[in-house]
Amino acid sequence: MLSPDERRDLAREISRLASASVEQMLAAPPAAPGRSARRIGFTGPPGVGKSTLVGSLVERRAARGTSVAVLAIDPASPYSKGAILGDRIRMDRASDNSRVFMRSVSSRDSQDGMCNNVADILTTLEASGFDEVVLETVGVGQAEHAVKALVDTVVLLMQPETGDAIQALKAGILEVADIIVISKSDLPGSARMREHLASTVRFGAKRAVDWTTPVLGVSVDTGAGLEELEQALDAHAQWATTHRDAVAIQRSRMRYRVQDLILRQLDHTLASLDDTDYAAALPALYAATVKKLLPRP
Ligand SMILES: Nc1nc2c(ncn2[C@@H]2O[C@H](COP(=O)(O)OP(=O)(O)O)[C@@H](O)[C@H]2O)c(=O)[nH]1
Ligand SMILES: [Mg+2]
Repeated sequence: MLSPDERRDLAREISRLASASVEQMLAAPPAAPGRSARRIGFTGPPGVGKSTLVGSLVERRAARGTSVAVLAIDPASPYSKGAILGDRIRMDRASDNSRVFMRSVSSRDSQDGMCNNVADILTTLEASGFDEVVLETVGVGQAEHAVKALVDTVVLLMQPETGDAIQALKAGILEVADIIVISKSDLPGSARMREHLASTVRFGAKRAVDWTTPVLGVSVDTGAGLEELEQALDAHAQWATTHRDAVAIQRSRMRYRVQDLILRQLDHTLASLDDTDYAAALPALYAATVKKLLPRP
């Protein structure tokens, strides 16, 4: 468990990383930690109930002695504090717990609904000694695919009678999920949606792995399904120890980090080219862009 000073330093380090430029990240990338935490990602559309569920879950886990760090990616611009405040209130009870550390960071400049340098922030939380690191993403299509590279278990939330399931099917997001949660199962339509999704998962998607994605109805309001969700999380962690390859995980995380930096640098470079550059033939424009991509020392 961290002392108040350590918690303050960690919060500061996260803010620093979330605003660090490509040049700064290349000059001093955080070192790989000597330990690993269990990483769980929660994703799904805004308002589906991610923060509420994460708040309740980490409280339960902390009560059993598990220390948990939560990074919540916030869609709000830094000027409108609405969502940040909302998340604080929903996660507040848990964040008073000394085994729990929570921090929300803006997704404002990112390409994929994450925050800048998210992989390095997760690594920093991991290095701080937490048993589990939880990532709550803004559910905006790309984020679902990005989260897969960053965590060990992806929990996808969908709300009954909202068309979330149809959207998820269209976007191919179901395949990303290790566990599907029908949130707010106290609302009407939950059981029907659960049956529909469970059969879609069982018969629809061809999966290369022998993990059958559970589809669970969960209500934080009534407490229904929370125990089943925890069991599913443990079962998936158990499954992952024998079916996931550490080298491949490391590789996909490094790939995410380098891609994140290159895409940001590319954005700056393309914005900095002038009309003459864009008037050139395609191969010349390509070559000039690639050359300018290298950050200046
Ligand atoms: N009826 C019901 N409402 C819920 C439940 N969980 C969350 N909510 C509400 O759904 C809204 C959005 O929740 P939030 O956790 O902020 O969603 P997020 O944007 O996905 O993080 C809030 O008004 C919550 O009070 C639930 O189990 N049942
Ligand atoms: Mg939230």
